[in-house]
Amino acid sequence: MTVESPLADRIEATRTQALDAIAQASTLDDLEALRIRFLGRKGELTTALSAMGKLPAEERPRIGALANEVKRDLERRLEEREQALGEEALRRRLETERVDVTLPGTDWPRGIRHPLIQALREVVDIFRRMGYEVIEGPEVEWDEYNFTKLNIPPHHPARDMWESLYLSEDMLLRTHTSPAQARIMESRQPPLRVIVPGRCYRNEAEDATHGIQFLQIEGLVVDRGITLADLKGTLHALCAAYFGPQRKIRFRPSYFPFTEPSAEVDVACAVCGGARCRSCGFKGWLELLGSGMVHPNVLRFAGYDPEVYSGFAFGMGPDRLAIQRYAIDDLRVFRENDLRFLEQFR
Ligand code: FA5
Repeated sequence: MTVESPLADRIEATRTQALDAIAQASTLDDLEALRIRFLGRKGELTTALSAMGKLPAEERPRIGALANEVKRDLERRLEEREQALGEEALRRRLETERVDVTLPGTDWPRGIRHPLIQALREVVDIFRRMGYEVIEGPEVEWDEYNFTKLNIPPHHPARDMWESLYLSEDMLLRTHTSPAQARIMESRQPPLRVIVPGRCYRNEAEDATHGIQFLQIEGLVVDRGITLADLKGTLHALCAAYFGPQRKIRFRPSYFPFTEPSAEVDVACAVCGGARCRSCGFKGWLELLGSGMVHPNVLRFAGYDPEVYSGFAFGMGPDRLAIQRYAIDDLRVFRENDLRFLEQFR
């Protein structure tokens, strides 16, 4: 549209200037600044139009139409340029932020379960397959459960069998997993077939086969007609599964206040092959566990009738099971945290 008038010239000049500037804008911010400069409330086109009031009435529609056309033109160009710049910016980002999937990744060092926990889990799995239920008990225990309910009354000399770490007059770090026996029997009725894996603590002089902190797995079976043969069969099956069927074990009579009769199970020492070494205390055999038939008093404390029910129990040490499986001569190596040693159990 051509309109001859100084104001029309000014509007056209504004258009030319604005289109130039828009074409040269290189960022979205530049474009926004131009929108304000030319089309804003105090923009150049708006100010040019404010002079319209001084025009003769017949010129006003033409100038108005021109101004509107220029305004639409600028708006359209701004929009086109904005789109072009947006696409360009996106293309550049895609280019610079491209992920090179062929680059080698970051190596995450993967840990392993501690070999003692591996041993514990393996034994737990063997019992699971035999239909045992897995239960846990507290590591901080009342001495009533650790001793009294296991047929070891206060001041009874049998308490000296365990070097206990007392926390208060009547509370201690459990010296064995056996208190869980009393807890389970108290809260349930037979038949029971449970194992209790967990940590125990004793004020021991540490040596090749004794730690002050060690693992135990307690086993408890109570039902009608349970005999010593069931206990022997179960422990034979466990040792055959864990060490292989060729490995020799032996049952040796023993004493525990909460079982009668009691027995301990030894395994033929893998370190010396029976020739007697420091690691087996020069016996050729290493003790793995204590066991026996649940004492009638313990059944009575739980409210079970010993004339109706009988049971067996055992408490084994996975630390000792592990050293005997791998022919390691000292269980302290498991707790020294030397990665060169531990890595071998990957
Ligand atoms: C007991 O702790 C009995 N509660 C076992 C028991 C349970 C008998 C149920 C009858 C019925 P003992 O103190 O012998 O018994 O320990 C049992 C096993 O735990 C040991 O044979 C050994 O394998 C392991 N053990 C005991 N003390 C330590 C220790 N200081 N370091 C590593 N393992 C240990």
